Amino acid sequence: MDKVIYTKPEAMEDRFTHYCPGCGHSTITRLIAEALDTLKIQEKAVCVSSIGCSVSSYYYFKCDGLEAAHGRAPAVATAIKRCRPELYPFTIQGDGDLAAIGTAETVHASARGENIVLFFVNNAIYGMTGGQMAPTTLVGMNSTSTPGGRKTDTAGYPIRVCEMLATLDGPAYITRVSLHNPANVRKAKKAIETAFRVQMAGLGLSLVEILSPCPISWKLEPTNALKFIEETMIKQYPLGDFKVIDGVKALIEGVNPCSPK
Ligand SMILES: Cc1ncc(C[n+]2csc(CCOP(=O)(O)OP(=O)(O)O)c2C)c(N)n1
Ligand code: SF4
Repeated sequence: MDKVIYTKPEAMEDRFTHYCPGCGHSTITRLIAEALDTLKIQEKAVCVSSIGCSVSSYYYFKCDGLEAAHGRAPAVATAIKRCRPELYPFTIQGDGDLAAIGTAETVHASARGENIVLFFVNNAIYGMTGGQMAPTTLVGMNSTSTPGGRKTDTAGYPIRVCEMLATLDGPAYITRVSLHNPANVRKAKKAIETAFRVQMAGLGLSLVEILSPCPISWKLEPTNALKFIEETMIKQYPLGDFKVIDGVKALIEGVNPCSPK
């Protein structure tokens, strides 16, 4: 009998996802489930799904979950955390959801330093509705609403969410990672786990931005979509940490800054 060397995370439901082949949402689903397993918080985690391709994400985790109206996931996660502080709510939001219709919720939850986790899936496009321009669409990038490429005179410039939120005093941990190769997927996994650990330690809001391929809307083969992230998208959205408060630094370095809440 063949030896099993790679299995499904315990926190992941045994069902097919609706994501397109080569979509980064699938990888992110798995990485979040792995973090829930590692930290043993499946029973206390709550997935707050957004509107966009992650609309059904609560369906893929063996933990509680619910659906927020478009852009409102940080407000819903705030309510859950304030009413039930022993739970660990996390959102999964696209760039249309988090950085367009949900800009106010994102900025104010961050400014208040709510003790929640936001996973921001930046694929530079509105995936679910057919590839329209998002606030993160690159200058010159084609979308169904910017045929011929995004032009700054009419559509302005892309928003760098991490850089913008890092100017606020509220957030504890803000980082940008990418899925364009295995080494970076491993870094993304570490960032996702760190975000949950920040919440478990009661340190405040974490936002993990994940550069994620959308081969369908980009009209690229999955491997070329990964190349697009590496060669083009990272220039606009550099990877790295944008805010790491002292307590989080200590946590990353292995010192427990305070007892888990
Ligand atoms: C209030 C409201 N406005 C607009 C829509 C239509 N809508 C559904 S998904 C979406 C954008 C999704 O794009 P994004 O958030 O980038 O996520 P992706 O699908 O790329 O993961 C929009 C505009 C809606 N469902 N509700
Ligand atoms: S449209 Fe894009 S983001 Fe949505 S599931 Fe397909 S590849 Fe993923």
